[in-house]
Amino acid sequence: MPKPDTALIVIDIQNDFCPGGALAVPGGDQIVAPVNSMQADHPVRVLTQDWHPANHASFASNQPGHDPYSVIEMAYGPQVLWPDHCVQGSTGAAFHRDLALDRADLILRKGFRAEIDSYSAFFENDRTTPTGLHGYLRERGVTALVMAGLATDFCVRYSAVDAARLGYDVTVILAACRAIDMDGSLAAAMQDMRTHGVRLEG
Ligand code: VGL
Ligand code: ZN
Repeated sequence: MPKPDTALIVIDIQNDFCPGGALAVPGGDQIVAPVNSMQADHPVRVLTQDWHPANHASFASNQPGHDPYSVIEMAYGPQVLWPDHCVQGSTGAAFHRDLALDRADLILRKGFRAEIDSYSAFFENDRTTPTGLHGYLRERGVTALVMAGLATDFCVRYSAVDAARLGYDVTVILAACRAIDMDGSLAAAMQDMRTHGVRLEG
């Protein structure tokens, strides 16, 4: 059992990010079993849930003339446009049916403001609007984080880098993550996480 000040942060294991989903991550469902067993090993357990309104600005369908997977400039910087995914209350937004939910201490939703995306569990994509997770972890005395989930090169990457910047000791368990990997995004994510002192483990 890791130290009592360590939290497991499970990122976005939702139907839309699993095979058959709107933004399927290859092998996304393969991490459910390892993540379930990791939950038993950590004293604090947080699950995150990507949770967008139907008019979300990150959906290509809401940006006329722009295709999914293209990049546009938003007020807060570049933003990849995605197929509609994780719409609030939809089956796609639900957690994978085999993900153990009973052991979660906190389920944190993010990306619920129409005008701004939130890859990170800590800050929205302007990198300044907090989600509240840092306050929660601080109040519980958490100083170290172990992360797993989807997708390695987007929500896991941004969550891990923000956490390292906030001063947490961060380990990403790569065997319990899967990537979208568009245009070298996985290699860039690995480099970014390493640069910020995130530990990358098998
Ligand atoms: C994610 C793209 C859009 C993720 C969420 O969970 O990595 N990626 N929304
Ligand atoms: Zn999203």
